[in-house]
Amino acid sequence: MAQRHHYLIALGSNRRHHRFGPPRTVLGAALKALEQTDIMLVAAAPIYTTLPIGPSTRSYANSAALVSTPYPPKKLLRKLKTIEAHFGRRRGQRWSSRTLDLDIILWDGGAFHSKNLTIPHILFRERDFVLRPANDIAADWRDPVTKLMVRHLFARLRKKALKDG
Ligand code: PH2
Ligand code: MG
Ligand code: MG
Repeated sequence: MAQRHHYLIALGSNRRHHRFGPPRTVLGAALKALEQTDIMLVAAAPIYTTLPIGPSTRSYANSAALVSTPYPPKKLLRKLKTIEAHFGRRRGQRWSSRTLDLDIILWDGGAFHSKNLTIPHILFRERDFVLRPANDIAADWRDPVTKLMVRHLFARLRKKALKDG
């Protein structure tokens, strides 16, 4: 069998789906959709309700998942885009409210860069809504850029939030 890889994926939703329902149940359905022939769901974090960062005013449901798959990054990204489309995500919805957002945050292959995909995700160290669920299931994963573990990135962000009020 081909070599398997582990990936940390962030899930977000802040718009209901006509069939899957409100953001929380959208994420529940998305976790199920992540499990495919070649994608194994290894762990799923709790689903959190979070304040929106950026232009959208609706609160989000956020979570994180660990998956194991033989797919290289670009192929997994294509699969995730297909799942997003299945949940009604339209192209060009960057930063606007969306039914489902699936972002690759980390993988076990170190840093990766291509035209459409950068791993680690460029903003994840600043995002509580990513680090909180990531810390639940991948606290000891190491960021290949800062060399810090997810638990340290999360603790650092919480300290900063306390200091900044
Ligand atoms: N995603 C964004 C922008 N802002 N805010 C929260 N709370 N959760 C998100 O998932 C989120 C966001 C762009 O992907
Ligand atoms: Mg995205
Ligand atoms: Mg995103």
